[in-house]
Amino acid sequence: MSDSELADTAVDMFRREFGGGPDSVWAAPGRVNLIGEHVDYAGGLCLPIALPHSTSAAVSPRSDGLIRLRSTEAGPWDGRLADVGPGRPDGWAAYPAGVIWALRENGLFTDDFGGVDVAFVSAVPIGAGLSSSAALECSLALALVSDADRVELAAACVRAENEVARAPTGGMDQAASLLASEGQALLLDSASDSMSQVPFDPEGLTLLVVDTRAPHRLADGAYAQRRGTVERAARRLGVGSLRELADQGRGGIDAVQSLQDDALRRRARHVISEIARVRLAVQALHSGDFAELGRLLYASHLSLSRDFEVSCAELDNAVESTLIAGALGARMTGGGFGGSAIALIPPGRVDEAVEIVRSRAEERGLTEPEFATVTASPPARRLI
Ligand code: GAF
Repeated sequence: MSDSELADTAVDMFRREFGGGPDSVWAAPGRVNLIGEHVDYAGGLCLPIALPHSTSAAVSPRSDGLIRLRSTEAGPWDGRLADVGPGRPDGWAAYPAGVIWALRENGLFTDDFGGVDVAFVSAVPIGAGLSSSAALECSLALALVSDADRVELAAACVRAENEVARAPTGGMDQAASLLASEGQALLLDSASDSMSQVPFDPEGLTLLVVDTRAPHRLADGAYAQRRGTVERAARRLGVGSLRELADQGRGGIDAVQSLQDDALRRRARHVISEIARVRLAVQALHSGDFAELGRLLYASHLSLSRDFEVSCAELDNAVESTLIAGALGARMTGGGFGGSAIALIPPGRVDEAVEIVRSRAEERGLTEPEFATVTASPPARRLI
């Protein structure tokens, strides 16, 4: 959807739900992570881009304290700030209501919060591992406190997700949605909370997103479990986070290899090898070496599949099939257990790649995937 279609749809929905026009309309994108997966909660480096797909939020302030939330994707929620806190409400409303709660907890409202009507329209596919929840959070955060520092807005969105929605995610998705730039990948360093832009212009290559449409099996519990294992490995090795070992080169790898517990050793090995791959990927992007970038993407996928065990048949099929079709590299992106893969496809090969992924999925009895070609797109913004 173009920005004007996204804005018109949100205005129409707002009028239908609330009977008048909105005060303003905002949009925030989903993301794909080029590389640096399952490392943001271990002090690591990641390299997402913002997607051309956004969620829009049509918003009007109220003065009676009521919060009314509507979405194209889910049922309505009405409540007040007093109804929102750690673990409540349930369901999708935890994300937007949680943002309002976290903005207040973090002191980002300069005036008293008087309530709000919001209509969300999502053009980010839900459940595809493309950060539709971060897009929703960030569109609302920006709408409510548009003059705040975006780093602080991202922190409030993460707090909403961690504390209110009880999803123990890292901060990559919200940073990408609020802070990425068009034509650039965002290099995020979660150890220092610093970030910089890396040009992402794949010169005739296409970045293909394969949404496997595989259900996120066990996604929430398994994500928390992986994060717990990574934190346990750090404690066992006597460091605050595995990033400290990643920065020690050979010594860090030897320390990880000395872990007796097989699962701890493999999870930790993924984290420190992935951080090294992000550094190499940044160099490859700076020198325009897309063959090297492709090699790193596939090495990342193998590590996520074998050592971290967050891939699945659908993601492996997307990766292997695009490689057969001539992709320079491919990998699962996001939390895994379903969701999406990305592939870097040479000129003129996209149709063939789509066909091969589709036919091999059918042969294996897997759900028919969906496809999008994407570029590094603008971050959260005002539409109207
Ligand atoms: C999800 C989380 F929200 C991110 O913080 C990140 O950990 C990612 O999974 C895995 O890299 O998208």
